Amino acid sequence: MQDIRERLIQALQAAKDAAHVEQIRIDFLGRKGLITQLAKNVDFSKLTADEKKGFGQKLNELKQFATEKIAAAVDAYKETATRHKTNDLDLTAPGKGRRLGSLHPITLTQMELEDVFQGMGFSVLYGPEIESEFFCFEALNIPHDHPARDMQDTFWLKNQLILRTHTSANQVRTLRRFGAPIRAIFPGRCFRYEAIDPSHENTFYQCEGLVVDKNVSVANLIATMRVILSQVFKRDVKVRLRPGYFPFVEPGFELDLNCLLCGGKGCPTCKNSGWIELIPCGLVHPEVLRHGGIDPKEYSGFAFGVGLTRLAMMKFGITDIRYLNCGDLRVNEQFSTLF
Ligand code: FA5
Repeated sequence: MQDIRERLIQALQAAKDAAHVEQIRIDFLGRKGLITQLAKNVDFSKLTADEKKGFGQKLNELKQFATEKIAAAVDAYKETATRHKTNDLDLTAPGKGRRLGSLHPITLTQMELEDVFQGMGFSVLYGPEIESEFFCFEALNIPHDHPARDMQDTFWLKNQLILRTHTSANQVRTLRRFGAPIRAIFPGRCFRYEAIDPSHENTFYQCEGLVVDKNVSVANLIATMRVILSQVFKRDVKVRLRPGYFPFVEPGFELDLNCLLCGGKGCPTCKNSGWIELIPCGLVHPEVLRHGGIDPKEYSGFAFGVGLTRLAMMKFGITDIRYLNCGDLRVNEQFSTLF
C-alpha cells in the first residue's frame, strides 16, 4: 500500500493536463485499478478477524487519500482553464502581423485621372449622387418626352429626385455656380436600371470633363483625349472617333478604345466587336450653355464622359465588370502594388 501511495504521488506530479489526471484516476481507482485490485488479490479466508479489520481500515485510508489527491488535481486544472478563458490577454504572445488595406482598382484609376487632369489645369469637383431631374436631363436639352431618356433607365426616388444616371448632371450645376471660363472634371458614381453583363453594371463610375472658354474647338477636345489616354495607359493605344448622338453636345462623338483584353480580336467584354465604348464627347450644346447662364455667342466648350469603371477594367485587365462590385477582397488586393 505504501508503494502504491508513492506511485500515485509521483504520477500526479508528472501529470500535464486534466486528461492525464483522469487516466491516473482510472489506473488507481478504476474497476481494474491498482487500489481496487488490492482487495481482490487477498485471500480473506486465511486472515484472522483482526487482520481483516486492519487490512480493511488501511485500504479505506488509501482509497480516501487517492480520491482526495486526484480531486485536488482536477480542481487545479479547472481553475487554470477558467483563468485562461476570462483573462486571455497574453502580452507575451507573438504578434499576428498587420494586414494593410488596399485601394480599389476604380479608386486607383480615379486618383490617376485626377492627377493627370490637375496637371492640365483642371479643377476636381464632386456633385451629388441624388440629383434632380432638371440637372440630369432637362438642363442637358433632354425634355420630359425626349426619346434620349430611353437610353438611360433611371432609378426614381419617392420624392421625385433620381439617382444620377451620368456625371453630365454636373455640367449646368457647375456653370451656374462658377460661370466661364472653367476647366473641371467630375468623377463619381452613377446608377442605371441595367441588365447586368460583363461590361454593364447598375452602379458604375464615370468621370465627366467640362471646358468652357473662348474659341474652344474639336481640336482642343481631341488633343486633350490623346494626352489623357497616353498618360493613363503609359503606352500607345488604338482609338477611333465616330459620330455619336447626345442631345447636350453638337457635334457629338464616341471615342472607342481598341479592346486591350483581346487585342481587338473580339471577346465577351467588347461584345466581340474589338472596341470598347470609352469616352463619349463633343462640343457643349448652346442650349446647355444658356441653361448655365453662359452666352453661347461669347463662349464655346467641350465635354466628355469617361467610363471610369471600364477604363479601370482595361487598365488592369479585368475581364468582367461584376468583379468590381462583388466586395471580394481577393479582387481588390491585387492592384495597389501595380500602381
Ligand atoms: C453618357 O453617360 C454621357 N453623359 C456621356 C457624355 C458626356 C457625352 C459629355 C457627351 C458629353 P453613355 O451612356 O454612353 O454616355 O455612358 C458613358 C460611358 O459610361 C460609356 O461609354 C461607358 O463606358 C460607361 N457606362 C455607361 N453605362 C454603363 C454601365 N451600365 N456599366 C458600366 N459602364 C457604363
